[in-house]
Amino acid sequence: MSEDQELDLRELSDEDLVQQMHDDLYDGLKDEIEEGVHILLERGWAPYRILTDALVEGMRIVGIDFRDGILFVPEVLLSANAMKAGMAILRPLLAETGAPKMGKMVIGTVKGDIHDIGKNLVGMMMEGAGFEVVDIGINNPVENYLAALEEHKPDILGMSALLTTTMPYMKVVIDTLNEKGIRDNYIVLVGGAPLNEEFGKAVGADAYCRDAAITVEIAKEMMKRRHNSLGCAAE
Ligand code: B1M
Repeated sequence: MSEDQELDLRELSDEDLVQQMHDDLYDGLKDEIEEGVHILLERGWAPYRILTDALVEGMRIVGIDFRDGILFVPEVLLSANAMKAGMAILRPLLAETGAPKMGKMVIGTVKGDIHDIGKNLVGMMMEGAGFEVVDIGINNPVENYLAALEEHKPDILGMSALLTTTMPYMKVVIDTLNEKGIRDNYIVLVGGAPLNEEFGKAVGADAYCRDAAITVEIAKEMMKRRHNSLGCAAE
């Protein structure tokens, strides 16, 4: 096809459309990503499948070329904007489960770190699973976490970090909770690409969560255990 010929996304097979969406995400084409998401929804794709196969996978490819110096910050910002536009369409659909409220989570990205796509995804998936989510945004010093815990009284504190230089800040937050004697009031979950299980243990979190779906599983499991132990204590 010549370059000046418009590509009609609707004419593509599912597989080609998803491939094209990876390319469009790479090129930061917000309108095309929105259109692609709508088309896949019309074709009966589940919102979660669109999220993982078309958007998250596309962003993974962007990440590789960012690491290798092929893409730079301005380009990756466009990709991030396109990704967020796609996520915005899926968000209400993921939250539409009508599930009973499972508990409440405060989540934020730590100080020095402005990455928020993964955090937003975790928030969306948690909402979809019936949790109430209070998102305190990016670049949060410990004071912001403390204020949000005080104000919203959640069951879960979630922290996100995408940089090796910012992930140690999670320990600052958890140490502060310990110093104030309130650490055990919360289930503390941590996540982000450079973390691992060992790191989660080392900073004193209750669990490291590899991705959004696992965060939901872990959160549900920990809420169940929490309810059981509170039930036993009350007897
Ligand atoms: Co940044 N960046 N970035 N970046 N960026 C990374 C993280 C990097 C790995 C890229 C690379 O080199 N390959 C690299 C970090 C290297 C390192 O620390 N070892 C990097 C760098 C270096 C930087 C800058 C320093 C670049 C510069 O300025 N020279 C700069 C730092 C800015 C700052 O924060 N102070 C920077 C800036 C940016 C942009 C602004 C351009 C943009 C962010 C836009 C935005 O978020 N609004 C950006 C992006 C987009 C990325 C990559 C390409 C993609 C991140 C992403 O959104 N992934 C990233 C490469 C990569 O990670 N492979 C990269 C998709 C998302 C769905 O996955 O965030 O991993 P993820 O979230 C997952 C899980 O990790 C988990 O669940 C999520 C969903 O499944 N999870 C949680 C995440 N948080 C959780 C919290 C939980 C639970 C699970 O709580 C309970």
